[in-house]
Amino acid sequence: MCRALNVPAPNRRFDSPTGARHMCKLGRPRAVWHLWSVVMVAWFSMQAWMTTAAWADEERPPNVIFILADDLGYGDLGCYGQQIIQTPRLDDLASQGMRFTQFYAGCTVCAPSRCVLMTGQHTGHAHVRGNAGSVNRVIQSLRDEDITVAEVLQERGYRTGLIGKWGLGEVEDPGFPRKQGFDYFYGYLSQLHAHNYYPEFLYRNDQRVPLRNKVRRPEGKPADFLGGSATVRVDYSHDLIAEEALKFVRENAADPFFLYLAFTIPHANNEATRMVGDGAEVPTYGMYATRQWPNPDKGQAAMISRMDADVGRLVDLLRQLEIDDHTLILFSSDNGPHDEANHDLERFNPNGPWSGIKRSLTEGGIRVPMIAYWPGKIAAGQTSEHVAYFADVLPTLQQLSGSEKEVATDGISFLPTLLGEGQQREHEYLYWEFYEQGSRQSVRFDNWAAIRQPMRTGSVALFDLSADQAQQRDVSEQHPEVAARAVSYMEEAHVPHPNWKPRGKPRPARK
Ligand SMILES: [Ca+2]
Ligand SMILES: [Ca+2]
Repeated sequence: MCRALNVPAPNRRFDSPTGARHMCKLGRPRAVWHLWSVVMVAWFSMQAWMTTAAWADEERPPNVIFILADDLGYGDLGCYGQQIIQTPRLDDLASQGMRFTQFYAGCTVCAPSRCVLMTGQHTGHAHVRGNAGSVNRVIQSLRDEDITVAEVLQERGYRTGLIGKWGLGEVEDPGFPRKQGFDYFYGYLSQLHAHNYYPEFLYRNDQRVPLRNKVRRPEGKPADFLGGSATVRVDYSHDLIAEEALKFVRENAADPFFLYLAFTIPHANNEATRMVGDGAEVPTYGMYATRQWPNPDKGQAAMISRMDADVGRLVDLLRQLEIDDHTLILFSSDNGPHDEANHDLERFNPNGPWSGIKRSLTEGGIRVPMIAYWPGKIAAGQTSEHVAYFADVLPTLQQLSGSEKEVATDGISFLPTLLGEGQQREHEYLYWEFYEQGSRQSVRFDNWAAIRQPMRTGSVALFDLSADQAQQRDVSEQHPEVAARAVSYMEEAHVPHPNWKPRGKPRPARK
């Protein structure tokens, strides 16, 4: 009996305090107990065998870690041309894996971009199409019927964890992570709460875990306002999130697992920017401490390098556990760089060669880094010009997992590009819409980018990205047929949603 139990490694889900090892220690059990033991041992053996058989050898799907930075620009990493901020570990991942040069976020601000990432539907179809703020919070929640990538992988037998910032539904909402396919959650539910790197609590599943920080609210805000600037700073949320990620990987190393690691770095604490003039919150300035820069500049750079080091720790752990060759890591950002910490954009050039930042639909607002790393599967040192975006992540991971679930998606799997196997399908066009600042919508196809503002009623500006990276020259008059094609794509992609209407005063996006 004991030998039989030792053959297959028992799965975590079938571990039990009444398991085999205890039974082997029984001296002269009574007959009934003995019979019970035989039955139980047989049951555990069968379950363990079935589990092992289900994930036999090469059929066991690989682990996935999707690391999402918050407001990290295309040009913020060394491997994408950053000259000042040091990101050696991410640069290593890129050089040992694949770096995409034409990869786009789901939108130009947090919540809609993350909704696209989770559901595989672009913003013309998605349920969450903007940051709702605190006034009408529920429209920023996913619905039960929205199928998330976590649900797809959970159904396939993955252990699923979300660690970091969510923003698509709070405890009582249908979008709460544990109702959307995540077995485990640790971090921030509210995006406003996530502004503050020294909050008074974080969530573990549906429970608030108190922290040792004390937070001062902005003037005039109600007692339940979740943002602010800490006056006592002990627990730095990013460090807690990074530790939780390591713990999740250690605890689930034997399972197929999906970890969505949504760092808040390098987002600004907008309330701290307004209250104390510095929204780049970080415990130490590290290698930038002696630079002759204002503190927000040191903080902005130090945040990014701190995150880089934590990505490195995660990779080191995978290697130590010897699961690195069975784990796909994807690293990206949810939108272009912000200008909200009082730091100097000119110093860092965070959007690289592109124009625009967060809230723009020019390239700088939506084109983001994407690094894919999987030793032995993704050949080292590759640069891919495949045009892809967040809507493609769900179908990619679904294909990787072997799931055959039917999911309505606007995405196309980029697994063939990652593995260098099979035929890579291409998008006819990519689509975005954005409701703030009077609204705008955009499409990317071939080498063209077109932007219409306000959405639906404005005139279209057309840019040739092959000749004009910075999108300074509107060539819609020279290419009316191309501009008309852009409009037809916008009309096709946009399906009106009762929750989302243009708001704010029209204004040009930042260059
Ligand atoms: Ca963001
Ligand atoms: Ca769902």
